[in-house]
Amino acid sequence: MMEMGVPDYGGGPVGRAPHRTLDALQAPDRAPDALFTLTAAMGYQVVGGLRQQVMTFNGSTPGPTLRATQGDLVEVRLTNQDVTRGVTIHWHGVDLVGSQDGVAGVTQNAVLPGEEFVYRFVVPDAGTYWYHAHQDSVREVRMGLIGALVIQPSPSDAFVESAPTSDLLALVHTYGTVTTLNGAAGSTYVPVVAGTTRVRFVNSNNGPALVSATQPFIVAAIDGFDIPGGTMLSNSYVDVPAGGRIDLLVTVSSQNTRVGLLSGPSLVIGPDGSGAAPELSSSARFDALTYGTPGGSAQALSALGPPQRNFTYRIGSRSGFLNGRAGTWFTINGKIIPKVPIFMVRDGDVVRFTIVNRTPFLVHPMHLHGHHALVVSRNGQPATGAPWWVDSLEVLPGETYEIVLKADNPGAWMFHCHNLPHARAGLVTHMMYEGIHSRYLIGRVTNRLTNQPE
Ligand SMILES: [Cu+2]
Repeated sequence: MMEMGVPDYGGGPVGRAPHRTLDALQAPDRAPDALFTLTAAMGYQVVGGLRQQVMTFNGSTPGPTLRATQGDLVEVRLTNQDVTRGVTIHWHGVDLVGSQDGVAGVTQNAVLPGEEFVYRFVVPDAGTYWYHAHQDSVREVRMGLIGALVIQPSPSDAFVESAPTSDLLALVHTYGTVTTLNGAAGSTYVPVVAGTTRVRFVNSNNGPALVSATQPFIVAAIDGFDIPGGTMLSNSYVDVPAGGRIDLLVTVSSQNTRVGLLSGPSLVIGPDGSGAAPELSSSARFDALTYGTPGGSAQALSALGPPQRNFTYRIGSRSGFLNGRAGTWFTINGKIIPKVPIFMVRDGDVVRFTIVNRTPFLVHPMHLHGHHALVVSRNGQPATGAPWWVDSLEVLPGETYEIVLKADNPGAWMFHCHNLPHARAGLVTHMMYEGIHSRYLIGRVTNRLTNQPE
């Protein structure tokens, strides 16, 4: 692990040397509340009328939508049938126990054909999440090793808002050149009764997904976390970052509503079985920085308290060598892997990151594993709405974001661009807890096994 970068202590103490392994960090030893089996395999699937070679979980892509309740201990048995380079499953956005993060070469070895691996973790927060391969992920995610994970609020949660009438998933994925929602191209009719429908967008692509609805809607949650006090939006679209999730609450009347991607696939939802609905068209871009209950963000920031560590994550690019290959590679604070900073934290720290995108033209959806961070400001403009918690934050060219998080989940956590080809081109590092070490290695492990998370 430590060969992957150079420790950066962010102005905090150096702390103790590694003395316990990631493998020691496990979920409680009790019977699971939700039990699943996922079998990864090569396959073929007709997408948008084209027969394509894909990779499947349980015979289809997207794989099954896994549903559990907040606080559940989830157990998933992964079997790799015949995916040659091996498979892992990363539980994207779930702030789970450190050993179960599913990153090849960081938290486990890739699972080779004929092998299996059992994931066991508690799901601490309700919301919309997803899962995907984190071995050879540029290829395996693109080919379909993806699925949604929906965590319902615990019935004992007194703060649960009145449940919507209907609850739908809208998982965006592009197979070859065909962009789909829930695996279907074009327009798909879904009967729902009049009332409020929750539409859970998941973007499994490498680039942004611009989504909207033909009726006014509320942005109810971002990256699994509720946005209280959101106002009704009309003529607006929402940019779902690569890897990100956005839940919309759409009001459905006696006429159908179209909800989906601008100039892309959509769901037609409503009581009118003819499936007719107006086309999507929206002009105003939704901005989470100023949305929801005013002052909520400042309150959340002061509840976190002052940071003990301040890190800069400055994204650039230059020519040089990465793993001995000459080329133009991404840099973090001017360095190419393995000279990039590893952000060292201590359990209990409050940590601030300043993320700067210095690459002209390139959008970087930055994904931190195992944590949600509070967005504090963008280009110096403070967040003024409800607390905006993210695990997948889209940073546009020239932008600077300040985010703050509580380091309360020990482990070795990837912090990388979720445009996966960018990650493969060097836009990867880790947030590492002091005292922890991983026994896994990125690169060749045996003749059969190469851990290559991207
Ligand atoms: Cu990127």
